[in-house]
Amino acid sequence: MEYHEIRFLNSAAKASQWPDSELPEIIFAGRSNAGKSSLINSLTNRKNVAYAGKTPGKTKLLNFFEVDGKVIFTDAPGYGYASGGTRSVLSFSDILEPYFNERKQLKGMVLVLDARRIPNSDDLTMIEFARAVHLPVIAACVKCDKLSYSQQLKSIKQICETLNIAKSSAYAASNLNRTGIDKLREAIFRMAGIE
Ligand SMILES: Nc1nc2c(ncn2[C@@H]2O[C@H](COP(=O)(O)OP(=O)(O)OP(=O)(O)O)[C@@H](O)[C@H]2O)c(=O)[nH]1
Ligand SMILES: [Mg+2]
Repeated sequence: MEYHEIRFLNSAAKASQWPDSELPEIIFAGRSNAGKSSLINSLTNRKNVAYAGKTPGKTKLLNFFEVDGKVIFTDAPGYGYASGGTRSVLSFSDILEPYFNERKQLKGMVLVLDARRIPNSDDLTMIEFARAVHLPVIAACVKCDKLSYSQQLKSIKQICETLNIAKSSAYAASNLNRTGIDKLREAIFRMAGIE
């Protein structure tokens, strides 16, 4: 297994708290409980670095992680967690909009999706944030361990159609058994402009 260094930098609610770094950045976005933090952990072969909390919907800030001294992974707040009021992407727009508009080194978005579910309007809103600033998007369809291979193909096709993205931008992966993780890491590093 490849070794990857991951270091938590900080959490930020506003621009003045973004890390003072020029490294390329990739934002990880997706529904609460989709598997964003798990994915950041599996991409770096770690178990617990990226968990800011076990309670779904707890991560309300942008959490910055430096990987291999080469790239920063930004863990975005999960959306759509309905308990004590539904939280949509839009309720995070104070945090997200400045980041998308002003963060010069932002190179792409990894939209983390549950491979078993059709993307919803919040996922579409999120992808629109990226499109508005011409950011490339990779769809990381995790939890594929819950699906048979033929179900995965069907699901990925539906996800691509719903999000209107190319099949080459969608990856089936599992944080549980590590299927697809190495390929996904390669694609993400390529998007960040590093090999
Ligand atoms: N079977 C399976 N379970 C997964 C996978 N990825 C994540 N999970 C589980 O899904 C749950 C949510 O994972 P998290 O990584 O905390 O999700 P998150 O997107 O960071 O959630 P928030 O921080 O609340 O937005 C956890 O119980 C994980 O163990 C996967 O690939 N397969
Ligand atoms: Mg998380």
